[in-house]
Amino acid sequence: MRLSSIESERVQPCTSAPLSFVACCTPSPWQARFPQPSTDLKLQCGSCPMCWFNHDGHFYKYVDTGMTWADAELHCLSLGANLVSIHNEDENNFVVKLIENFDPTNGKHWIGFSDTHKEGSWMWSDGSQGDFYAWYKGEPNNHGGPEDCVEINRFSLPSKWNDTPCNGVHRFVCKAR
Ligand SMILES: [Ca+2]
Ligand SMILES: [Ca+2]
Repeated sequence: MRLSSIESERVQPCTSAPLSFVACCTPSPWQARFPQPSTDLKLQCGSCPMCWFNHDGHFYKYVDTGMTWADAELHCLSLGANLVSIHNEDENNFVVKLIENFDPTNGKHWIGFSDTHKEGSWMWSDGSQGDFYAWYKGEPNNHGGPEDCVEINRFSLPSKWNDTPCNGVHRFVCKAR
């Protein structure tokens, strides 16, 4: 399937390290569904601020503004999404690649996991079940007091998670299911 001419105009060319997944640059995840990009289209839109990336049936958006965990979730909600939930190694790698595209230093970013409601009971903000974990060794550890929100790329080690205080300010990824 080919993109329509209008859709093609929205897709921005790669300007940084290429990714190996199909990307569709559209104003909203809902519009990204129609039309679907062709499966051999490998583009990304690092220069496009309103870009949702299509991966395995879900839509992801990188937000290049630091916020507390709750404000990040509220921002995602305003876009019809939630902070990203991660359910397998492939999705974890995808999120890391997406972050790396905008932040080559692999800095810490919020994901939608927290144990705010009940210590030790980890929940995704989008209500999906916790069925995959990529904790850094020794984490989660509530180090030095309450650490109830989860960041990815802890210790500059791509892909590993750490529980950390929710009032920290990080950039983040939204996901529309
Ligand atoms: Ca905790
Ligand atoms: Ca920790």
